[in-house]
Amino acid sequence: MLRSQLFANDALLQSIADDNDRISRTRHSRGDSVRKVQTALLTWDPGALPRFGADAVYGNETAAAVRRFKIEELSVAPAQAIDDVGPRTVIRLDEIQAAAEAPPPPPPPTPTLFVRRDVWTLQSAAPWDPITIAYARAVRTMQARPMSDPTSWAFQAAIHASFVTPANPAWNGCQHASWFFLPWHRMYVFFFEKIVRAAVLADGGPSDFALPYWNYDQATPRNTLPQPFREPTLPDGTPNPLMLPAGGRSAGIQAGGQLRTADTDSSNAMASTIFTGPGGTTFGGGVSAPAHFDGESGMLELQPHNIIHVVVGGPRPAGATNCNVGLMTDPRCAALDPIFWLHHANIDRLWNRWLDSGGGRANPADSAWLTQQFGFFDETGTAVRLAGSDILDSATQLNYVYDDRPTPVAPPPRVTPVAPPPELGAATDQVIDVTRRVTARLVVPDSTRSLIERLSSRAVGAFLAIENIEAERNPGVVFDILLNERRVGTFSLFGIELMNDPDHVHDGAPGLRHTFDAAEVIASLVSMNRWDPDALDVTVEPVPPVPPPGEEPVAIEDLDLPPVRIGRIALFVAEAGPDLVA
Ligand SMILES: [Cu+2]
Repeated sequence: MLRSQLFANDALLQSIADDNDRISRTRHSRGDSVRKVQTALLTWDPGALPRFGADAVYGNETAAAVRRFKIEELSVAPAQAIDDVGPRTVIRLDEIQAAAEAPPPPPPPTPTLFVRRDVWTLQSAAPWDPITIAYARAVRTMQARPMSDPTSWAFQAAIHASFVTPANPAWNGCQHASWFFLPWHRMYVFFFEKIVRAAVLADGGPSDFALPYWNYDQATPRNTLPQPFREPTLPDGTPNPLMLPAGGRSAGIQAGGQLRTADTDSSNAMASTIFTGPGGTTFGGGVSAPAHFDGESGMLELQPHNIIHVVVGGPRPAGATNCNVGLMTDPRCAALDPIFWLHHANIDRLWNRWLDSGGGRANPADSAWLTQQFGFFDETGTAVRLAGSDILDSATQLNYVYDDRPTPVAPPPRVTPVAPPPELGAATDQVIDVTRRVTARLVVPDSTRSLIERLSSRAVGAFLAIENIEAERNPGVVFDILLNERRVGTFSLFGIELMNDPDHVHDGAPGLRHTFDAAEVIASLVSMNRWDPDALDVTVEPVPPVPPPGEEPVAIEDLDLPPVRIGRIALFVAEAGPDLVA
C-alpha cells in the first residue's frame, strides 16, 4: 500500500508499485498520476523540473528527472537507468513524499531543570555561543515590544525603577537596603528569564536556555566584561543589542579593563553566618517593611552587588534624568543594561552557595519575610505573585540550578557580634568631604581609652562604621577605606538618588551607613607594632574608574565628582563574651 497522502488511492500508481504497469513518454503520459509523480520528484529535489514543473505531462524534462532519480536515489547504474516510472521509483518516491508530509517531529522536551552557566565558559566558539546569541536575539525581540507590554525590555527594566512618568503601578518596586533584597531580585530574574526563554523558543533557539551568570570574582579574563557584551555585531552581522552605545558603561569596562579584586570579592559576605539582624554586618540585610533604599543593606548587597553596579556603570553627568550614560550606576536605568541580568544571576548564585556552605547559615524563619508577596509578570504578560516561601529552593521550587554545584567547603566563620552590643570607642569629630583622598584622625575620649587599648588583644571584635554618607547623586566611583594605610573595605553610593528623591514615598532615610569588620586589620597592625590609640587614622580614597587595558587611570581630580560628605567615621568595639564565635 502506498503511504503518502499524494499517492494513496491512486489506482495507476498502485498498479505500477505492484509491477503491473508503467508511466513513460508513450504510456499514461498525461494526467493526474503524472502530476503526482512530478510533485513527488519536486519534493525529492525542488530543482528537479526547472522548466515546466508539475504540469501533468510526461515529457523529456520529467523523463530526465526520473532517470536522474534512479541513478542518484536508487543507485541504478547509469547504463541501466531507463526513463520510465517503475515499481522501485514509485515506492521510493512514495516514501520520500510520506516523510515530507509527516508532521514535524515534536520539539525536544523542555528540560525540567534549567542550568544557569558561567558566561565565561560559554566561549566554545568565542566570542559567541548559542546561549549568548539566543540571549542577544531575545533582547532585540523584547526591545521591539512597546513599553505597555509587560514582556517588553522597557517595562521589565521599569519594574526595577524608572525615570519614565507617569509610572505604571507595577514599576519602581526594587527592594534594596532590606532583607527583601535577595528574594525580590530572585523573583525578578526568574520571571525575566521565563520571558527571555519564551522569546528564544519562538526564535528556534536552544530549548534548554537559561540565563548565564557573570562571576567576575575570578582571574583575568573572567574579571572583565564578557566578550558578547563588547562585540559591535552578532555573527550574522546585525547590531549586537548586548553592547550599549558609547557611554552606556564605564569606558574602561567596555574596553575590557579588569575589575579590582577589592571590588569583586564576596568573601566577607560569604563569611557572615547570619541572614538578618541589626548592626549592618549580616548577609541578607536588616529587617524592614517592603520598600527600597531605606534600611540596612546586607553584606552581599553592598559587595559585590552595589560596587559592581557603580564600577560597571561609571560616573553619570550631573542632573541626568535619562538612561544614555552609566546605566548600571543608577537603579532607574540599571536593568536596561543586558549585563544587569547576568550580574543579578551571579548574586542569586552566591545566595545559593552561601546556604550550601552550612555553618548555621539559613534563611529567615520569620513569617514577615516568608509570606511577603511581590508582583511580577510571566512570559504571557499575566500578572503573577510569589512569596518568600515560594522561592527558597531554586532547584525544587523554580526549576533552576547553577553549574557550580556542589559547593566547596565553607569559609571559616568570622568573629560575629552577638552580645554585648558593640560600644562606640572612637570617632571622627567633623564632617569630611571625600571628593579627594582624605585622612581623618579618630578621637579617643578618656572614657573609652581602655576599651581601645584592649583591642591589642585579639579577643575583641572591632567594626568601622562610615555613617551619614550624603551626596546629591552617586559620583559613579567607589571609595576605599583604610585604617592606618591598611585597607578595611570599599563602599559605593548605589541608590543614593532614590534616598534623596521626595517623589519616592518609601525613601528618605538620612544618609547611607556602611559597617566594616576591622578586626583583621587591627590584628595585623598590632602584630606589626603599629597599633597606637593616639594615632588612629582613617583614610577615604575615591577610586578612579577602571581604565581600558594598557592605560593609566584618570586622576580623581579630573573627574569633577559631586560633593560626597561623611558625617562620622566611628570605631565600635565588641568585648569578647562567651557568645562570640572566635
Ligand atoms: Cu542590582
